[in-house]
Amino acid sequence: MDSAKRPRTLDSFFSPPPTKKAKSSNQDSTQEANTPRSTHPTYPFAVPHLPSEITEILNFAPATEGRVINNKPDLDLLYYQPYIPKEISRDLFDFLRSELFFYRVKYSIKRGPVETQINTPRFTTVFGIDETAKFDDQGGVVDVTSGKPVSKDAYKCRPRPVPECLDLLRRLTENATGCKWNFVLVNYYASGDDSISYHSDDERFLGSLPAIASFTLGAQRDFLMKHKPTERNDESETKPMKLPLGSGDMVLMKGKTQSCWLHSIPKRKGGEVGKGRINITFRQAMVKGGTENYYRYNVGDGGVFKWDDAKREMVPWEKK
Ligand SMILES: O=C(O)CCC(=O)C(=O)O
Repeated sequence: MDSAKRPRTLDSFFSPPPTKKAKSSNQDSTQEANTPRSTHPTYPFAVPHLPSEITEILNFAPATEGRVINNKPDLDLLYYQPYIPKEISRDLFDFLRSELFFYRVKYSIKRGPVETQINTPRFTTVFGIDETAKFDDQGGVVDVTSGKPVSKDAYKCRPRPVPECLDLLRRLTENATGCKWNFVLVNYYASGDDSISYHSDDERFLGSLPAIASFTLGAQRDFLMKHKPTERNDESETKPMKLPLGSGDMVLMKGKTQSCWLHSIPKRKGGEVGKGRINITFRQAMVKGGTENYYRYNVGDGGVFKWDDAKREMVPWEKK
């Protein structure tokens, strides 16, 4: 997988980033009505496509060469600092935080006779479908080989197509890395109290050596990685390594990274954490179990949340 960059025109190096022109409120509402949107019966509300000011510059991603990090046992990373051009990372963060729907999933796990209630400590949302099926032009789910519609109750939670605003980044990243992905998971960490504990994305439905692209937008947060314990692990291998993920950065985790390493975003105080952080991951689920798992843990069965710009927080959203 090489990180070949698309050729840049000379103009693009010298022209300043597009400036926002002042608009009248009439212009605003006309423009809003004309904005193309992604819609689907499973979406609580339509999701606008990215504005051209963002897409034009997104075409220049990756903004830097990926740095290979493979100097520890079983570790295989490409670290882009940044991947998304600096000129648009703030606007892309604001856009996705404002326009996507999120969930705060609760679920229970049973270990032996003990059932524990888990409140996911971050906002989540997910789009995509595993390799056995795809969406037809009307958004219906069809079998990938026969092209025949898949029964409505084949999946517990009806799969959702990837909205264009995220699909564009998925396609561009596929082209740049040579990887293939059919799922987009989005996390929103509202503050340093939101987190994800040590885990690895090593489920069987991802295959044995999955490649996962993981983007950061917004606040910088520490990404901790440590080798899974093994019989021959010494202290230095289990001590975590820290990547200070900043806005626009991307980590491509591949090879044996998921089968041998754990990663986490721990809770934090101070720094930029009050700004909120979005994490986007692209993954390839091979079988139906992957689709079931992702919707169960990232959509769940609770209510929808949407960003409220006046309150500066995610608030419960209800259809009017
Ligand atoms: O937020 C991040 O950078 C990590 C997210 C993650 O590990 C996950 O979604 O599995």
